[in-house]
Amino acid sequence: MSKIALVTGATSGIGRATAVALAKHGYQLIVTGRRKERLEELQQELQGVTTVLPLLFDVRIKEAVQFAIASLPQGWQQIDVLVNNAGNAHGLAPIQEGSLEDWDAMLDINIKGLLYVSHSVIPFMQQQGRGHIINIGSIAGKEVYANGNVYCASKFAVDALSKAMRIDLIQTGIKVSEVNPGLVETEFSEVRFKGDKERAAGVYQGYQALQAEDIADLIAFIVSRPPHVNLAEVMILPAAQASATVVNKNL
Ligand code: NDP
Ligand code: 8X3
Repeated sequence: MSKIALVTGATSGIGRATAVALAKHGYQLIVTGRRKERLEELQQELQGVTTVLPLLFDVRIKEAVQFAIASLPQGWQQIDVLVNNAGNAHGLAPIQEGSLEDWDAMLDINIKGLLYVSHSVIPFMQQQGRGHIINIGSIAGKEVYANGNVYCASKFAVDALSKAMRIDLIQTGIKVSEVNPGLVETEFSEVRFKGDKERAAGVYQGYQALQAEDIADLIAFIVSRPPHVNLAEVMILPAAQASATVVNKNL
């Protein structure tokens, strides 16, 4: 019987690549995001590979999250894998110059969004007595860097919540894993720098950054371990990256 995975933030980057990888591993997919046309395009692309159910909501709006997931048709509620991926950095500024709007966006999306989606999906997993939640953290959830303040704090929170979820859910049969990437070339920096493509491209110049597919491969590996194995936390970096701020651009 084919399994069901729900991937948040599947319109771009890591989430999209994860959806494609899980489809190839035989999962039926619930893909979420705010950009309807991109979800439909993904559905088209995976036609003939698997069944895809697009679900449009903003993870910041708890009523929208609850409504969308509670309205899943019968047969789509048996979610085996939840990939809590939706998230972004907004801005890169010293704390004394930070924008309150950027702070709200990061805290609301990266922390509260992850909580809202998990709160709606966990009851389905509990009913089954099994499930696997993959939270996308970051190296920024392990080390802070200059001007990363609130984004780093949001990812430190994802780290704390992943550990806490693993403890609280231990009796339920639900596994919790945390994937902490370093620099991955996606739309991430374009969002961080508010559409400045040139500045965004500069982040990935001079070395081979990770690609979204590298993270997707890792997630597919994590969810394909036998039932008694949980890869609880994995950090994945480009070979050229040693820490949040040390990148060898001469490799
Ligand atoms: P992208 O910008 O390419 O993708 C972000 C995804 O999140 C999009 O699908 C977007 O969908 C979704 N999203 C953002 N805001 C919302 C919202 N309010 N409601 C619903 N969905 C939302 O970035 P990445 O793929 O790189 O990022 C994915 C995750 O990986 C994030 O959690 C990020 O913090 C993390 N990460 C990224 C790294 C990197 O270097 N790229 C490194 C470490 C971690 P839409 O806009 O359609 O709503
Ligand atoms: C994304 C990686 O180093 O830009 O989480 O914060 S970093």
